[in-house]
Amino acid sequence: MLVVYSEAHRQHDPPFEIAEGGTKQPLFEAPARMERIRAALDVAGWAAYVAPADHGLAPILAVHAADYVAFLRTGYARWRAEAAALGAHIDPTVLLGTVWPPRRAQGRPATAAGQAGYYAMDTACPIVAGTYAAALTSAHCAVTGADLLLAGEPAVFALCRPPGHHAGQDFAGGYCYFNNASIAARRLAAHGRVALLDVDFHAGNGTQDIFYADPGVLTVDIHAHPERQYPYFAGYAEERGAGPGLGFHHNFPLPYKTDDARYLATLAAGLAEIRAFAPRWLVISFGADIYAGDPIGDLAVTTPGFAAIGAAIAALGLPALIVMEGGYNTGQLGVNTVNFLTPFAGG
Ligand code: OKP
Ligand code: ZN
Repeated sequence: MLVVYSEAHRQHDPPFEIAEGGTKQPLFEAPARMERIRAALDVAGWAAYVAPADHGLAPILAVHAADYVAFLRTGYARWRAEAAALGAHIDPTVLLGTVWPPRRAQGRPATAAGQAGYYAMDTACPIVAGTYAAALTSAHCAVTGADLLLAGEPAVFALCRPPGHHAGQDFAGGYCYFNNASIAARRLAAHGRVALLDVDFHAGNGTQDIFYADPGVLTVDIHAHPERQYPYFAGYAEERGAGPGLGFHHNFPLPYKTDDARYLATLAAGLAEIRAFAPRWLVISFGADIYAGDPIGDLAVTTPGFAAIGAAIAALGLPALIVMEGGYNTGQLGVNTVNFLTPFAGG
């Protein structure tokens, strides 16, 4: 299977995030994740690496607002210029919002410090010097993967970092800046109906935001129930789309400690929706944080369970772009990801 990957992600390595309880902690979403996945792919032996092409900003601007993209492109340099004015105690190496203006506020803040809150939904999307370049290349990995499907590849793995499914039309959040899977899905949608299946542990609120009114992309999202887990405000079963997109979004919130059998039963219901939609293309937001041993997850999917989940999805028989999202148990991340992918590689 072709694997689209670039080392550019290493430029994005923020030193901390602020978690629940105000805890300042190292980012779970770290460069070592890619090393673990690559090592496991090497053992499996079927991966053939492809570098992403430079697609510029056009495919990104088909999903994200131009002012948000401009903020990601220029915000860090502007922050370096303005940080000193806020006081000697401020760390200028990280741009992270501390004020989230309600949308009823008078317009958009002028400073990078203010815009960092305006264009974010939480404290898990710090921006460092290399964030924009890494996020841009991550999006290009997904676009290149979509183009490979259009050229006839049956299955492609876009090994994206940073991930994307929490990023909405005009906001970052949850380690995500550009919504890689949504950018790929929109590109494919010009050539036929797309189903976007999100199996990351967390509800893909950004993807939901982007396609909520779009009947051309069916979004099916299986995740921890937001009444107990991040992102808390989206991912409820009652959210079914809006306007022409009504009925084309489906959330499947899962209970605490959902095991392989229960996960597969829920997945079967999601796959039935996809079959009924009869898409031409399948995009999968894959997160290995559904694993029982994930440090920020609370489900009970096992390492063999990943193979069963991958096999059930691959049985749709659709051209499939698998886009990497989360997964934070670095010890098992590689084998769980390979187990999921192997059925798409003909294994
Ligand atoms: C990104 B992806 C956990 C706090 C969670 C952000 C999580 C972002 C997950 N106590 N903070 O969906 O894997
Ligand atoms: Zn996740």
